[in-house]
Amino acid sequence: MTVLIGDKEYFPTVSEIKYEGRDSDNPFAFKWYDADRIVAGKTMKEWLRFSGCYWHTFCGQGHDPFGPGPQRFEWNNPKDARGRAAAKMDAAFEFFTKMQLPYYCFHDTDLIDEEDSTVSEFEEKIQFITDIAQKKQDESGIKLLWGTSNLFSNPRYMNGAGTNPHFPTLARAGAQLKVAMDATMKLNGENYVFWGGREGYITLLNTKMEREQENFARWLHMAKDYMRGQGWNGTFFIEPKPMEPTKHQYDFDTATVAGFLQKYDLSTDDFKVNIEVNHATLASHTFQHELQVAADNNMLGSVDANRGDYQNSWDTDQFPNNINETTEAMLVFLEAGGLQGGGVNFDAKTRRESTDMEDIFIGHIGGMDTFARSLIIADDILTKSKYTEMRNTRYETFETGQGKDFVEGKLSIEQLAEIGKAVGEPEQISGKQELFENIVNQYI
Ligand code: XLS
Ligand code: NI
Ligand code: NI
Repeated sequence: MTVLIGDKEYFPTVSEIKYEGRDSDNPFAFKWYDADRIVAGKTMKEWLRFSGCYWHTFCGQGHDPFGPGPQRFEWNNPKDARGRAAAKMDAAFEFFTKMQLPYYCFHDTDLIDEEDSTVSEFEEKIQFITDIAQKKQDESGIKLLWGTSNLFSNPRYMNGAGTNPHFPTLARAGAQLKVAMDATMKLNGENYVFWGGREGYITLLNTKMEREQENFARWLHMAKDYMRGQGWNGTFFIEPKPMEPTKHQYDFDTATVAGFLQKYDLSTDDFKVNIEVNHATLASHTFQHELQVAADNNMLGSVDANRGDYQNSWDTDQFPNNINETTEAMLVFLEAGGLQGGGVNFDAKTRRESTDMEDIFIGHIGGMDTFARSLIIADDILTKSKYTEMRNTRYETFETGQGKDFVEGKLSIEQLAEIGKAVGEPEQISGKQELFENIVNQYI
């Protein structure tokens, strides 16, 4: 990958990050991510399709509810919005290329400051910055994994966007949605994301839930019809999250999204999910559970990689570093044959106190190494251990005889009851959880 440096080098102390292997002490080298190494028949780069995100890495400066962020970015120095946006894009592409990230993602408002723009003014600004992005993509070979619209930060969307109870506000959001979809298509974005943002409610006292959900389904149909009509054949991803900012989000988890799509006649050929690790844990699920539900519903589209914190219960979006958790997830990932259209996007931020410019490199190196290493371990478990055989054995009574008849729908409840009577007290069979867990740790 050619490292792109604009008018100014923003990260002069870091050069291109290369694979050096696990014995390297260089904090600016990959210990595990070796882009061209083949694992389970494909390169790591092809399996993982890593992506950098604009919002946490180049926009957020570490603010929290108690104060503004301490992180200082030189690309924010220019006085006008266009100057800042161009500088930020120079910094972003310098980072992506130095980091060997083949993809990136953005919200429309990450690219350029919205300020008090009308829709037309915002559209012009987006034209300006996407012209630059197009050039940067061509020069570097980096591609847009997905685009999305920020329809949750601006106070006008405080009651939602596609679920807003006030039609003029919903229409205003629709205008912005169209700008973001156009920008995504212009940049050959491979996918388009809907994260629910404020699409949910806080109190039922002021909310007609069914009206809001029907409107949201209409909104998704319109978006899909528009982009398909333009000849775009990427995938739409819905990103489940159970809470934050609203109390009840309409896209709580993957199972909820699956039911919603089915109810409102939205096909999983068009819509899949973008599963974020910390959103899974907020929903009291594991990351691997969400991946499995998605895979079983033909919806395993993409991943927002990060992790939560055991001691608190909000979306901390930390960089992934838990090999055990990621290995269990990569078992599901590999058995499902990988992601459908998406990639592994680092929706993760360095901690508020990590104020050195090089810290964002260190965070991404750790995240990429965690996924790469877990991919290798999961492949070892699947190909070298008794894991698959042990799981299959638990279900083998459904493979032949009456168990098979049951699976094939050949038994009535009367016949099932006859068999059950004849069985007597069935044999007690251990679930062997500890053995499964030990196998995972053995291969780590
Ligand atoms: C917020 C979401 C957001 C989406 C994109 O919690 O993760 O960052 O990924 O809108
Ligand atoms: Ni996300
Ligand atoms: Ni998050």
